[in-house]
Amino acid sequence: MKIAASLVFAATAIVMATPASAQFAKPEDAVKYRQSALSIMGTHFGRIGAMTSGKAPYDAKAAVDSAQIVATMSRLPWPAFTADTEKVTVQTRAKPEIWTNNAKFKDDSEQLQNETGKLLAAAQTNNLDNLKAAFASTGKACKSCHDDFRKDVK
Ligand code: ASC
Repeated sequence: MKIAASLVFAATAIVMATPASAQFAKPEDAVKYRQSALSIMGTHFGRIGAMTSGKAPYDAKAAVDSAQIVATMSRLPWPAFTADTEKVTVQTRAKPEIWTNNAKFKDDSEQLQNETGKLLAAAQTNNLDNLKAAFASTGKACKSCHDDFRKDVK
């Protein structure tokens, strides 16, 4: 039992100590992973936005479903901004500041996750006004990170 427990502990310690880059076979995989998560997050955030702007009818259950996806997706992209993707040749909109000002990037990603948690809580109140307020502040967190760390489309 003691041996089993220490093996589990050792295995956990190894996984936790493994650099993020080692979790992707190649840098292109990390790029694909983070772009996929951000794309799904954008799609579902957009569905909530359609409801808060009145372009789509308010459907409380659909809002919760989308907010759950947004909250989950908001946790995923960040470990995939591995150092070895900075020079990756595929076209991406990642700015070099992600790596040169990584503390701010990390703060922004944490702020987003904080906001998406509140967005989910707001969706779960089944109240459109709550959803509107949380949608607006989550959108601010998206934008503030994009302003500093995402290249404009040419
Ligand atoms: C969206 C989306 C974003 C954010 C951002 C908020 O719907 O895809 O990236 O909102 O535009 O400013």
